[in-house]
Amino acid sequence: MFEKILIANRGEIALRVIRACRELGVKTVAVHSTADSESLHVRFADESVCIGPAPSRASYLNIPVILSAAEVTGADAIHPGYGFLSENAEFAEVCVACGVHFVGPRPEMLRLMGNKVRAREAMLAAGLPLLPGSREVLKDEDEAEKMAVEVGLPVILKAAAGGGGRGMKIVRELGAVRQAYRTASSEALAAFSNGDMYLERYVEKPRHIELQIVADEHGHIIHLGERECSVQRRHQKLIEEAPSPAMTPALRERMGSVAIEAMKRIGYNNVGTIEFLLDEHGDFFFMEMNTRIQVEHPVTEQVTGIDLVRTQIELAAGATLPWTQDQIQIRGHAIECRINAEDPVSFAPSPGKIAAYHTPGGLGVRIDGMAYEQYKVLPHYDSLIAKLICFAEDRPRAIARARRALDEYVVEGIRTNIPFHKSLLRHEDFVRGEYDTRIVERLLAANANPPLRSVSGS
Ligand code: MV4
Repeated sequence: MFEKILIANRGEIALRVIRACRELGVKTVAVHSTADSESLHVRFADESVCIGPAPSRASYLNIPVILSAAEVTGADAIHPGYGFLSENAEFAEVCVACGVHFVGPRPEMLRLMGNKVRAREAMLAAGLPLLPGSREVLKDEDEAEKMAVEVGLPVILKAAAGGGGRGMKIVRELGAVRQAYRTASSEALAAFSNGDMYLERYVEKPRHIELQIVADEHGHIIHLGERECSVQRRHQKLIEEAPSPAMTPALRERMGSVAIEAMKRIGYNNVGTIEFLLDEHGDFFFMEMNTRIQVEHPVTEQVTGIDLVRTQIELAAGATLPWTQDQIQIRGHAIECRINAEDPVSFAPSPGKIAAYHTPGGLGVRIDGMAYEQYKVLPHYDSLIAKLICFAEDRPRAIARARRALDEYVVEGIRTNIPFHKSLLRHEDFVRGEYDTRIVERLLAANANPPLRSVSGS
């Protein structure tokens, strides 16, 4: 096992990694920007190093300074968390070159999955189902139009260097393909310094379902079931649950076995998540793969009883997977609400000082957070202040518990999306478990335009 891990991140995930390290008996080093010196990850780590000013470019994305911090503190591994440098192949390579273990997959896995066209090709070759689409980068707008005809409308243009929904354009008419290609490609060039595009048949009412993969460095690979991530707005997930209400044991078995076979073919290691799109007919298609621990990992932990962050660290240190697939059982139901410092209606960030803070508790309630009373939510970073994860024996009880917990949650001084979560957990489609990625839009439209009600009643 490692002796000392440097956590190249901040916020709730830095704290989550420190907790796993404590239980493993591994010492921790926090790095932080000048703006984060009062943060809990700095207080809870054994040591801390200030690595630069508030902007991420100068601190949490500053590779040379982070490696220097590892060197001076004698850390033998770096955990990148999610976001920031977590999927940066160069960073992982430089870590290895400096003799520091990177807690994550080998750099070549980051590089492969970072290019969505290469990832698609590799997963097709490894036996995963793909939507009809272009097999290579589109050369120009002529080729985009030609492929749109071949694939059939509607299509979606995606950036090879994108992911998570950035740099996408839906096209419904053949006459719109060329313009969409030009716009999308120049947006991708500006955002990722890479204008390469590909296209796929567009699925109208998809569910976003992802499968948690766990792999050691000795060829053993299992999955820990799926997470349903269809509750999202502008590609920001708001609620995730495990298991998916759309999943059946037969579908999980099929999805799991093709996914594991594909991961074996490419020699995947450490934890990862395969994103699938599930269509209305129950068919699933590979979308992309995330090569990091994810924000929503706790719902999988709750229904499997497995500590994913601890496991991730153990696997990076060379441990053999301690479970076989048949030992994995999905028990109960977990729902995660991302609590963001933002306006519940406009979704605009709401940074500032938290004047009063009371978190819910009781049976089946978990908070992975970083906020406290008097904590200042900074405008420099993402607006996630906590994740509320509620667990119960079945989905109706998990929903009831999440509503109860949200009612207990007190945050004053800043605005949060708690009211949004309360209304989503009462949305009839959500309660029935029959929803797709359009659910947030539809809830917001219904709230803006409420149906007439009878005069009595509340
Ligand atoms: C799609 C799709 C429909 N058809 N691809 C969004 C995140 C990224 N991983 C891929 N995403 C999607 N890809 C095909 N072929 C639907 C989504 C999608 C989405 C698209 C537009 C607006 C909101 C969305 C929410 C979830 C998924």
